[in-house]
Amino acid sequence: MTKNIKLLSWVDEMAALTKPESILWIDGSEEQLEMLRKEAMETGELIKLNEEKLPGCYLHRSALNDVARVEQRTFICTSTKDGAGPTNNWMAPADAYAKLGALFDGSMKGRTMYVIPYSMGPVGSEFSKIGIELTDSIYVVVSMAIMTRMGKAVLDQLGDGDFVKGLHSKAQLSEEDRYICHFPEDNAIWSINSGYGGNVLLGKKCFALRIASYLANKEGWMAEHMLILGIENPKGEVKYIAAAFPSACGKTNLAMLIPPELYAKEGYKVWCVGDDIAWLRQGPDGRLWAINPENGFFGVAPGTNAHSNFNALASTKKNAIFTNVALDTSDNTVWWEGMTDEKPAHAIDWKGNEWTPDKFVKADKSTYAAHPNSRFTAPAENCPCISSEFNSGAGVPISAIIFGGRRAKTAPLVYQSRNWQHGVFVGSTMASETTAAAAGAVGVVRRDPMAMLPFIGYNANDYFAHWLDMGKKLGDKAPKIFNVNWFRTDDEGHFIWPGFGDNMRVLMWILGRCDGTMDADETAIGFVPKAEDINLEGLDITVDTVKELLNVDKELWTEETKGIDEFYAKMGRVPAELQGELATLKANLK
Ligand code: GTP
Ligand code: SPV
Ligand code: MN
Repeated sequence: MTKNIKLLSWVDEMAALTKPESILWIDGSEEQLEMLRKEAMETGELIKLNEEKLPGCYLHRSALNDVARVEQRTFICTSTKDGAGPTNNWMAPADAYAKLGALFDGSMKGRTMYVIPYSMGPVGSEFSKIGIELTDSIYVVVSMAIMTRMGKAVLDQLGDGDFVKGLHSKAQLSEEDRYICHFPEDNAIWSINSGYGGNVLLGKKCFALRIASYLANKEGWMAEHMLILGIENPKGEVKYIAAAFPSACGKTNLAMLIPPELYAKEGYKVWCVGDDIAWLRQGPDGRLWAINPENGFFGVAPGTNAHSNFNALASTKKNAIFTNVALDTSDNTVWWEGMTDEKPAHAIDWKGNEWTPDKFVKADKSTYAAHPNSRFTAPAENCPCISSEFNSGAGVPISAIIFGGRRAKTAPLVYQSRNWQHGVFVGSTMASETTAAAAGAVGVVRRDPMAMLPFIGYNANDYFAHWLDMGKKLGDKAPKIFNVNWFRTDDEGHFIWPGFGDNMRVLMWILGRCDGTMDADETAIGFVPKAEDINLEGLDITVDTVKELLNVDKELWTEETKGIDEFYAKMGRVPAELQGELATLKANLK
C-alpha cells in the first residue's frame, strides 16, 4: 500500500520487537472492517447489538482494572527533565525505550499486528497531520475507524512524508506494567498493557494533544482540549466559540446544545464543530482559526439522555461502539445510569454480571450497571447538529475562548477577562473537581490549567509563555477570553444553574460582549454580567438567584489566591506577566 521507506522499515523494526504472527495493513474499506468485527465477535471482544434499533452498533467491555486514563503511568520522555516540566511524569528516552522495549518484546506473539494510517484533521488540510498506529487490538482498529479519517487515502496523502509513530500492545493488560510514554523529540508514542480509549486510541490525547502541543509550541500554533461550536443568528451569521473544560466537565454537552425555546423561536441555531480537541492557528486575516482534528466523539455515556443531550444520544444510534455500558437483555440494546428514569428489568452490567434494579444503591457507584466513565464512540457525521464546516480544511474563525471547570463555590457562573494576558492568567489558574475520566479520587479540587494538566506535552511554564506569545501575534484580532462555571451548588449540594441547553443564555451574553452590545460590571476578577442581562425567559429562576451565581466573594477569592500562590510556586518559572496578573488580583481584592 505504500513505498514510504521510513514507514516500511519502522513497521519491520516494530514487528521484529513485538513478534506478531502476521501483519495487516488497514485500508479503511468497509469489507476489511467488517471482517475484523466478525473476528472480534467470535472472541467476545465485540458484542453485536440489536440491528433494528442500533444498526451497526457494538458493545465492548474492557478489563475491570482498565477503565480510564492513567495519569500516574503517563510519561513525557524528553531528553531533559525540564523539557517535561513540573506537571508531567518524566523518563529519559533511553530508559523508557529500554523499559518498554522489554515489555513489547514478543508482546504480539500469536496475534496480528494492525497498521493503521490515520489523519488528524481532514485529509490534505494545511492543519492536518498524519500518524500511524501499530496495534494488536481490533477494538482499537474499529474505534480509530470512527474517531479518525483513516486508511488508504491517508497513505496516499502521506507519500514519503513524516508521520507520528504510535506503537500499542494490549500485552497482558497488566496494571503494574501499564505505561503510556510520549517521545516528542522523536514524534513517537509507546503505549502498553491498556485497552482503554484515552490510553490506546493514540490519535486522540497522545497525539492530538501531547505530541501536538509540543509541535504547536515549536511551530507557532495551538493544540487545546477544547470543543468548538457555532451559534447562528436569525440573519444566518455564525459566530464560533472554543471552550476548554477538564475531562467529564461538559464539553460534549455544550458542543451539541439545543437552544432553549426563546432562542429557537427567533431562529437561533447551534452547530457542533468538535467536542474535545481543537487545533488553532492564525489565519491569513490575522484571526485565530480552529479545526477539530477528530472524526468522531468519544463521549461520556452516563447522564446522556434525550433531554440533557439529544444530539449526542442521536449520534450513537448507528455505527457506534459502546464501552463499559450495560446490556439490556430484553432487546439487546444498551443502558446507562441517567439514560432513562426507568431502569431495565434485567441487564448485564459493565463487568459482565447479571444485574437487576434492586441491586442499585444511588450512593454506591459500584452497584451501577454502567461504569461512571463508560463511553460511546460515535461518528461525527451522525450528529444532527454537525457543522457544515466540520470537514473544512480551513477551519472556523474563533470569536471567544471559554475556560471552565467544576467548582461548587468560588467561580461565578461567568466572567470575562480584561484582556488576553489576563485571560491567560485565568486559564492558567483554573481549578476543577476531579472526575471518573482518570483513575484516582473523584471530587478533589485540583489546578488544571487550560484543562490541559494531563495533556501538555512539554514544560507547562513554556506552555503559558506560548499562550502569551500567541496573544501578541493576534493583537486586537485575538478572541476575547471568558470563564464559566455551570456547577455552583447550594447548601444541600444541588446544582443551582440548570445547565445543559440553558447554558446558551450565558453564551449569548458572551457573544454580546464580543460584538460590544452587552454591558458588564467590573469586579476584582474581571467583568461579570449585570444579572438582568442573563435572559431567564422560560426558566423558574429569579434574578436574585443569578445575582448569587454571579457573586464574587472576596473571602473565597482571597483563599483562592493562596491556592494560586502555591500552584505558581510549584510551577517554578511562571512568566512574569502572569505573576503580575496575580499581584493585580490580590491588590483588587484588598
Ligand atoms: P470528556 O469526554 O471526558 O472530555 O468530557 P466532556 O468535557 O465532554 O464532558 P461531558 O459533556 O461528557 O459531560 C460530563 C458530565 O457532566 C456528564 O455527566 C454531564 O451530564 C455533566 N454535565 C455536562 N454539562 C452540564 C451542565 O451544564 N450542568 C451540569 N450540572 N452537568 C453537566
Ligand atoms: C478525557 O478524559 O478528556 C476524554 C476521554 O476525552 S479520553 O479519550 O480517555 O481522554
Ligand atoms: Mn476530553
